[in-house]
This record gives sequence, C-alpha cells and structure tokens, in this order.
Amino acid sequence: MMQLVVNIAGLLLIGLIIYWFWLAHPRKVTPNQANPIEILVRDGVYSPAYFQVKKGEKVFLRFIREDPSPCAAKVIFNSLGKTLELPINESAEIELQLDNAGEIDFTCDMHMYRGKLVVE
Ligand SMILES: [Cu+2]
Repeated sequence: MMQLVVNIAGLLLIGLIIYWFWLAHPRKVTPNQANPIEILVRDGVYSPAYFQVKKGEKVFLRFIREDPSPCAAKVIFNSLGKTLELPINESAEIELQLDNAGEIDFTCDMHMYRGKLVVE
C-alpha cells in the first residue's frame, strides 16, 4: 500500500515537472510605470511567477507581500545584482531595465520562493 502511494506521488511529481518545463508558457506582459506587474507573495509562491517581457523595455514590478515569515522579506534578482526589501502587507516596487534577452530568476533569500522572467 505504502509503495503504491509513493509511486503515485512520484508520478504526480513527474507530471508537474513536465508541465513546468515543457507545457507551461510564460504569460506575456507589457507593464509600464502606471501599470506594473503585480506579484502576490503568499503561501510560498509568487503569483504570477513566470512571465515574459520585451527586450529593451523598462519593466516595473510591484510585489505585495502577505506572508509574514522572514523568508519572504526579500526578493533577489541575482543575475542583475538587485535586491528588493518587502515590508509586510505593503507593496514594494522595482524598475528593471532589461536590454539582453535571457531568463532572469528571482527568489527569496533561501530560494523557497522562485520566479522567472523571460526577456525576448
Ligand atoms: Cu525564503
């Protein structure tokens, strides 16, 4: 019985991985200063966590943190060398100038929250 449960859990995990890497497409967005991308920080996930923007444009992100755990206190854009502090139950904004195509990961301090920005 236990083995069956483990097998099913394994299959679900594989399905999730396939979905994430092959089937999920980033949401295309064109944010501006008046309409930033709003990202909710709650229950261990950024939502949205995967989106696509145009190369050469400024991107405005607004993080709204509802998670009180200290883990959610920072968003780190490692490849850009940028960090944004998130006060609880408030919003914090960051402006990114993205001139190169590629993928930009953003995470919390301990990499539990994860998101990805595709620049094309
Ligand atoms: Cu964390």
